[in-house]
Amino acid sequence: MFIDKVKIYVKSGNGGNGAVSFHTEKYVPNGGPDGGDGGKGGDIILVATKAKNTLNDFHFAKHFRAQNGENGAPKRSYGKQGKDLVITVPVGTVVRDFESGKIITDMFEEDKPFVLLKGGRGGKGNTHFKTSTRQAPHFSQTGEKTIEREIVLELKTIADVGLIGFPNVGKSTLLSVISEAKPKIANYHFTTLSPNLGVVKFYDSEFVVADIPGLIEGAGQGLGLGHEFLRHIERTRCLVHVIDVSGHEGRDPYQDYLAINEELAVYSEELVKRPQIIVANKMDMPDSQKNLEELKSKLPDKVIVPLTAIIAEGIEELMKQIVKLIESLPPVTPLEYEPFEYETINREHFEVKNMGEGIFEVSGGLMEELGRRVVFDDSESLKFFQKMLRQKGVIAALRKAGAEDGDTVVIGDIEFDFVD
Ligand SMILES: Nc1nc2c(ncn2[C@@H]2O[C@H](COP(=O)(O)OP(=O)(O)OP(=O)(O)O)[C@@H](O)[C@H]2O)c(=O)[nH]1
Ligand SMILES: [Mg+2]
Repeated sequence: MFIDKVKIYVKSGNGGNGAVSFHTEKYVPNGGPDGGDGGKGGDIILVATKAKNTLNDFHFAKHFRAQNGENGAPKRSYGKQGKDLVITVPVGTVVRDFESGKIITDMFEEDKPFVLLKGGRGGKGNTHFKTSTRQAPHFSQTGEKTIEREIVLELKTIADVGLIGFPNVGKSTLLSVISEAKPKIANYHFTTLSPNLGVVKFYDSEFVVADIPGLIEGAGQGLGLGHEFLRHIERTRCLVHVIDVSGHEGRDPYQDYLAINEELAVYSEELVKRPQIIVANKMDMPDSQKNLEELKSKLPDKVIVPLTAIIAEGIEELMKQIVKLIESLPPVTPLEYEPFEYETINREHFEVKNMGEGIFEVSGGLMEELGRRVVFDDSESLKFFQKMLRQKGVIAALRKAGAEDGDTVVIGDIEFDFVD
């Protein structure tokens, strides 16, 4: 099993509700309001680690919910904050909104937390709604309710060097002799079924190499293991193109070189332009020397390093060439994108619509915000609501839209008569 793309469901915690309560004490008959605020809901936080290089963890666990904030309580007790939920992903995970496909973030750096979804704000307790004329507010604010979001995680491995080539040419063998990685090696096609990463140390240099499954002609159109794995070498500085120069599988090394580059070109114009070092592998085989000369004559401007990976012969020269090339290239950078953010309601915005027949609808973030605060069967709360409508200019806007006394105003699922 190798998962490098997965859809998950995430929800930050709801805010806790504010409390309605009044101070009670012996001999203090009419204590003031003392309802505490609700706690903030937990955030959903992403953190990237190098300790993982697949998204396999998300095969079964797809639902993530941060804790809700607790409700406020009497005696001005604040509700406890909901715990944040931290989701760990491999470095190189690109996070998108499922619906729009837009990128939310590129988890490029290790250990740098990213707040994916903020927890809902806690509602205010009734202590906040006491005024000189309203001594005993019987209402409080509801905590902010959060929405579950659908997110796509897609791993795009980050490495310095990508190993490419036909199946069975010795890519994994090469990785195994230059790094501590222990990829599967065998004498058949498609031994490697998912990317392997290895860290290579050469004198003072250190770089990361990604080995992917073999490509074949037509991979660009989805043949063989197809395109699937090319995204794991997209974020590299250079490519090492391994060719079986012995020709013992009946293919011509030069044709192999062209075919693989054709595949890269079909996949991405950029990838085919990436600097390449050519490795002529299996130099221990009978026809290799002759084929190498021929390959060199056909590609006179290219760096071609002869190698016998199986006995690590030629490794020193290859390492030198790789280090020299990498040092001349810029580091891999995060994706460029316009970050997508989940809409947080604009709490000041409202719109008035004349529906005809004396009915006017008011909608928008301000209405949702006020709606959260108001208890409509409470006359005082309603008074507060009307006051806010006036203060925020809603009444004036209704007038302007043509509302007259006795007309009907609709806000969400409540209705009332318009009286200025
Ligand atoms: N004679 C010879 N055989 C080699 C050499 N390097 C690798 N091999 C053999 O070639 C076969 C394939 O090696 P792998 O490293 O699995 O090749 P790969 O390119 O990773 O293959 P896929 O993962 O299937 O794409 C194995 O049997 C290796 O032992 C070499 O320098 N000389
Ligand atoms: Mg392999």
